Amino acid sequence: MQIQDTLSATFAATFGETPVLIKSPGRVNLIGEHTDYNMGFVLPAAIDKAIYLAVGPRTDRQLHFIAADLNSTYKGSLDSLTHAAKGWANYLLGVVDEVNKLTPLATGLNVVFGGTIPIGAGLSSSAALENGVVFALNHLYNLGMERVSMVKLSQRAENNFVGAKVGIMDMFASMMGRKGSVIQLDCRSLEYAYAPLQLDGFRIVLCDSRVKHSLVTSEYNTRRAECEAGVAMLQAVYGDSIQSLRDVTIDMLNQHVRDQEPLLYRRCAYVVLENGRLLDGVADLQRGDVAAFGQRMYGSHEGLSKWYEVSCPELDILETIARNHPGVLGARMMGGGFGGCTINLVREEALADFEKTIREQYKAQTGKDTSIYSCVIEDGTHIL
Ligand code: GAF
Repeated sequence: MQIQDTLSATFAATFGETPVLIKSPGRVNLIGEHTDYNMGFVLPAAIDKAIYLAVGPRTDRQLHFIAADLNSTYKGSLDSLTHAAKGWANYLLGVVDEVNKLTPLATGLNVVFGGTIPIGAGLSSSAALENGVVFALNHLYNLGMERVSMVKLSQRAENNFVGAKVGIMDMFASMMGRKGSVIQLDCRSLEYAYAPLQLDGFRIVLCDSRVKHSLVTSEYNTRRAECEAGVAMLQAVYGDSIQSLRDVTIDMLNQHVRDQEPLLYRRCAYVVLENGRLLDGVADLQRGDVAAFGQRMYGSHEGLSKWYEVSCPELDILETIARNHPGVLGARMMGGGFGGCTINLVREEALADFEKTIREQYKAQTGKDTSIYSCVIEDGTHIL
């Protein structure tokens, strides 16, 4: 039985109705990490790992959510949208809260959800869930929201209700994804373009460190604050022409930040260089030069690990094993960091040996097992 059929059956058994079924995918990001909240560029795509939601409107003001994979239920009301003790429910409540601010909802919502996105692997299961809920409300209550408005609403839900100051990349990739293409997104203007990803003979492979450090939210917010502090130093010199690290050059940092604030310098320089790597990397892919792109992925990892300091020993080990494998063109940690996955470009004929090598060497060096996923680029959030 497919996952959506199981969720549909649970929905029918619980609520006595046939649900609307929604699929909302996780994401990868080829390059451009920690650039989104600095108003820079990212290169993500939606993937074939997704959250599935069975949804239906209610006739009263209740909210009834079932997390099928966790065997956990939340019951609440539109009249008391407060934080739930069950952490997962806050992603749904945050979206309901933000929708309610725009268009007060007269009646509540039933949701049964589950999925194939490994939790805590940095593949954006939370953004997928948020997108699924706003998509459901938009559809069920004819709210007339465009996709990009739904993306922004999901981000507000996570920033305001869940309390994670994330950028826009994850929601954007999950909602706007297109089969076979990566999204070149300018996080300042939200202009975007689809670029067909022609990786003939290569596969995108994710290696899950199976590490999730508790530092992730606090360190993420600290990095944001460090970038803002660097921007403030340059604003003192250049005025309002500097709005974000997007407006900053390495020369500016060398002149006004490097000697005064070496830590802020490393953080800001990483972001400025990462934006450059992304733009050069897009040109590599347009030329079909996957090898050159792969080298930029290694550069990205080094910056994230040594300058931005959001990697961890396990991710560094996965990247090094990959870099030493002859079938790999590029590898790097992906997402917020401090755990989760590396993303690897692997030659198809080397896939089996790559997997074996990663499993054996990662176990030998860390004592841990890894999960390895070969992924395919899919469409964004949609009704099944
Ligand atoms: C996490 C965040 F949610 C994104 O907004 C982005 O900042 C990413 O970390 C790092 O690139 O996934």
